[in-house]
Amino acid sequence: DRSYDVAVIGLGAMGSAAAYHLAARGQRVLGLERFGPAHDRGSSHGGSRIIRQAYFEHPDYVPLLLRSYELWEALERDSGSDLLTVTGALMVGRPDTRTVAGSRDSALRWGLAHEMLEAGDIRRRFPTMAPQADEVALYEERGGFVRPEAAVAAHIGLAERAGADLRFHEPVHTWTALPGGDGVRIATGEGSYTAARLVVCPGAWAPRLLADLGVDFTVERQVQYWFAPRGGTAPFTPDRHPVYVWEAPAGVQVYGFPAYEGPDEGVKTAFFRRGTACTPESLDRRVHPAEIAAIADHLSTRVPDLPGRFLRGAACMYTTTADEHFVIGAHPEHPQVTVACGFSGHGFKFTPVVGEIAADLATEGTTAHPVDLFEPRPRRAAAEPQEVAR
Ligand code: PYC
Repeated sequence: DRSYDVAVIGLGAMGSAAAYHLAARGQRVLGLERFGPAHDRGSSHGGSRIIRQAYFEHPDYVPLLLRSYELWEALERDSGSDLLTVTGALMVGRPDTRTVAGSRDSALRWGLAHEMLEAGDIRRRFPTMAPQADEVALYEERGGFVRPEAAVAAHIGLAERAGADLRFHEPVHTWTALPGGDGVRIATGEGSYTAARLVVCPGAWAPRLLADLGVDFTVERQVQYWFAPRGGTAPFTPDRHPVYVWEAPAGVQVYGFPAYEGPDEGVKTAFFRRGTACTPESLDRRVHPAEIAAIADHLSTRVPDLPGRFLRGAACMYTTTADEHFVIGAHPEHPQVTVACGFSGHGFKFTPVVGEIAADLATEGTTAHPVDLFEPRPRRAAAEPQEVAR
């Protein structure tokens, strides 16, 4: 067996960040990934993910977001990659929606700079957006987007530069915690390895690799869509059109980005949560005319110029927990094993701080970051399931 201080299973967003933070602390790191570097078979492709601070999901995420911004900027500097673009973010809906009220609650609790906009203000400042008269928005200047493939590549490059042994196209067959909290053994098709500690970042493979946590994960197929706006992309450039999450009366959220890739690449949008259950093997990667029609119809009254011509789509996966909060912590039965999974469709923006937390837990057994919300344990649903509304 080859032996290491820490093994990391899964080198997608969270695993590559963990491998980097561990290697940067001088740990001898093994990383194992079933696909190639920065691949498009999981949850970290499609060119962009929203980042924002006034977090409607729960105010406890805010300190982690503030640290994430610092770490994104450090990662840009250290890797020389363009990863974070600040465009402003609009959280739109009726005042009592989770998207608006939750964002406001987090902004007030943490003293985050923000503005509350009435429907007329939104239309005047952002003419691409057409809210109903009873809709409002929280606007935060610091919102924007991060680039997932480039971010994963940056973490992988820096981890390797710091000495990590990262092995791609090498799926893990089994991992076994050795008795008495004393290390782990990992078997792959290429051989076996031992490590004193293990970090498991399995993404959509969590239901299989971490079944013993008792967390009721749902893996959902999600589609990202790119449209060429009617009338061209000029009104959708990042200085004119912010990132947004827009909640319809029955709770359905749609989100979108400015035209950040130039006039020919179109403008990206998607439903936040309207997925169908799948497994990594059964994921249907085709995008179907009926689903393109459904999002175009939903947007036609909200961002009316956007669904001009459909350009392309990409299917990916969310791994969702019942309460939509992440799962990060020590495995309840194996203290030498740290798990980071169940990012429930809103995790990517936290990638670098999750890497930092995983490195803390694996090396110190504790972290100064607030992680109580993420304890690995069975979850109960926090909210009613959303209905589909157009
Ligand atoms: O976290 O803002 C977000 C987001 C929107 C859609 C998916 N994630």
